[in-house]
Amino acid sequence: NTKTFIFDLDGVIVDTAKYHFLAWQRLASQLGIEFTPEHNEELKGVSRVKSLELILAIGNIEASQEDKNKWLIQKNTEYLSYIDDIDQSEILPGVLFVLDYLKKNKHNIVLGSASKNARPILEKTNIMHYFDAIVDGNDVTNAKPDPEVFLQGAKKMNDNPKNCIVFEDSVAGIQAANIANMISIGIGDKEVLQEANFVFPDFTHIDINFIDNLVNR
Ligand code: G16
Ligand code: MG
Repeated sequence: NTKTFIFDLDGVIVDTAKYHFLAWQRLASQLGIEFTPEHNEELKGVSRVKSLELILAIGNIEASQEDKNKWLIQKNTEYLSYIDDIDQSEILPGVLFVLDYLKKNKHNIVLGSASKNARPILEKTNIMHYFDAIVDGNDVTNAKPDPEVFLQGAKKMNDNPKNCIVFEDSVAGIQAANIANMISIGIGDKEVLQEANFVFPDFTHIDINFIDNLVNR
């Protein structure tokens, strides 16, 4: 009874969502835009380009493509400076336990991230070896909530979407998993992630019984 477990990266496996926020917030304040944590929820799981569009819309700013490109590079350069020296301590609580349990039970483990920086993060945190397949921001053309990223993951494993379980911290990602006909598990606030099939505050609340029940349902 093998299942495919698809993990989002930022905010699910590693605590890098805070660095995306800091980098976007700096850019926004430079542009005179007030960018709040509530605004930031809408950016989670959303591609870099689309995130900038959302921020500019908040500030009612129209900009040339040249300026946008410059700001995208600025944001990513700042983000890279934060993740430059991350290590395994940045992995969120309970994640390694779940990865070990899934590996031991021979389930497929797939990364499904919107980030173009996913691979260096998996390397720096020393968890690349867990993954049977990686789909990231370099592979997909349609950003979450489009289900492309997760459907590509299922395809790489030759598995049916109905047999896939997605862990996500973003509203856009939960919607993508639901549209893909996968089981969606929200990691975070259940008020924010109401559309998920299940929600846990973090991986320390996911136990072996829960996983076994999912596998055998
Ligand atoms: C992540 C973050 C988003 C970020 C996106 C693109 O996705 O949640 O905030 O904008 O990737 O990241 P980058 O600028 O590194 O390409 P995920 O899907 O791993 O949560
Ligand atoms: Mg995320």
